[in-house]
Amino acid sequence: MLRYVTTNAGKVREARDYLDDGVAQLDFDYPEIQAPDLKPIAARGARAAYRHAGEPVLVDDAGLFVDGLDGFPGPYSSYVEETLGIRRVSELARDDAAPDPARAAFRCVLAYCDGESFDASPDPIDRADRAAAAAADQNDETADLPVKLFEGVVRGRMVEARGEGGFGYDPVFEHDGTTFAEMTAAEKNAISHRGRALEKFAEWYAGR
Ligand code: ITT
Repeated sequence: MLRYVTTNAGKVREARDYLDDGVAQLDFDYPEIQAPDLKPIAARGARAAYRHAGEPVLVDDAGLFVDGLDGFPGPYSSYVEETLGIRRVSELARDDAAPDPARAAFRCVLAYCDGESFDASPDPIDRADRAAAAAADQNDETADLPVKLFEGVVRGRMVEARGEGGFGYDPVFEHDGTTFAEMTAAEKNAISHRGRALEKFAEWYAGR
């Protein structure tokens, strides 16, 4: 059984639309490295989760990147949601003097690892970083395991909070005039960053 590695039940609900009952949540808080891009964070997380679970795992790392804030909060979206809160982030995004500052993108990177060899993605973790990690953990035989990455992106705007559905930043992210929190789960999933990444993953996984 494929394990969807996350502490966030909202992500798993969305994943089930694409993977049916073939997926179960693994509530494992893998250590997240600091990086400006989601890919190395997800790749490292997938290896750590596989090492923990010993079964096929799919790690889901997501973030909100606001154009007018140079991509903030990006990989720090979770910490910023807990500290500043989504309304404050939206205010900051809409306050900026730059033209159209409120434009933003939601990104999701899915990282798959099953301990076996396959046509992996080019490793997003640079060599020096991997060497440092291996040196820090001499017993980490999983540091070089193949990982396959799938990315989904959706563009939109930051707005005042509207809607009751979804989770996280959904009330302040508007796509084509509707916030994610105003959409049904199916509507969000059909166009969201996660839905787009899951669609690519499901197609690849079906052929495995
Ligand atoms: P895990 O790391 O355990 O999966 P998390 O919720 O911390 O759980 P992320 O680090 O990937 O997951 O999420 C970064 C932030 O982005 C976090 O505050 C989420 O609530 C938010 N987020 C992720 N996907 C989202 C979505 O589809 N809609 C709204 N907010 C989302």
